[in-house]
Amino acid sequence: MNLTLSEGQFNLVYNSFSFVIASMGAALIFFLLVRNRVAPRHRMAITLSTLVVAIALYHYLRIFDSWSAAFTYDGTQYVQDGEPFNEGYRYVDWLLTVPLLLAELVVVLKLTKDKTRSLLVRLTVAAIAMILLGWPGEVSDPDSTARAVWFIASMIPFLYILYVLFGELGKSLERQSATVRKLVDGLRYIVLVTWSIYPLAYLAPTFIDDEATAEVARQVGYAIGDVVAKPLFGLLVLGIAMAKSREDGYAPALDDAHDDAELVRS
Ligand code: RET
Repeated sequence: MNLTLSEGQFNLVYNSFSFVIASMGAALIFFLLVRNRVAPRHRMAITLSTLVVAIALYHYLRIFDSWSAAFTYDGTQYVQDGEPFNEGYRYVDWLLTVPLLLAELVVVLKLTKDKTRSLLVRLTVAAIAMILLGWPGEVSDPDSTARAVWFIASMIPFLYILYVLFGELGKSLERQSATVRKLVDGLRYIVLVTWSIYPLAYLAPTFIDDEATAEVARQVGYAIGDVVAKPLFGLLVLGIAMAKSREDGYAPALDDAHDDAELVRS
């Protein structure tokens, strides 16, 4: 049976995707513009944020088109009788952006080379495993055993990532300044809260009986997760990079211009 959505339901998803496109585009421009305010040795984290939002901008443009092409309006409601909606874009997007987001968090800390490499390898492998194991469940029947089994399989690397961020990273944080420690601590909780949106959105079809409501909840859930996990997370990482730049005595050009203006005035 074809899924049918009310005009409001269809538009809620449509506008959520549109909102994500605007957010990713704005974040992309913003990260490019503020690069100089960060000391060169902390710019890698900003480069990674920029890549993440660029990749997501591209994928959301495709997701948006795929959503529009999947439904036709029959005068009263939207019927899913077009091309199949391509859920794959989302998973390909995560495959690229989730390891990059984790790398962002690790490189901004400027830990020892060995520690950085070891964290990057383990977090990247876990992130890829989490997404690859989630995919077969995402495309299987809502109430099937397969969906539940893949969910549990994907939860294992997910919990491992949280263990690394809260267990191991905690020890490395002791060497950071109080300001940076507070910012990184906040960042870890943001990861915990926002990343938990994804498994919950995945479970929407299991817990919501009405097929249309479940589909809307899943799509909007993933869209909210992506805006918070990518642009907003990038802003926090930028805050850490700027705090570290200041601690290193880096005075960006804009501050110089400001000081010059003060000098002229006095
Ligand atoms: C899946 C499958 C079900 C179980 C779990 C999942 C976790 C997904 C996560 C995705 C994070 C994506 C991010 C994207 C932003 O750029 C795959 C839904 C645990 C945590 C952060």
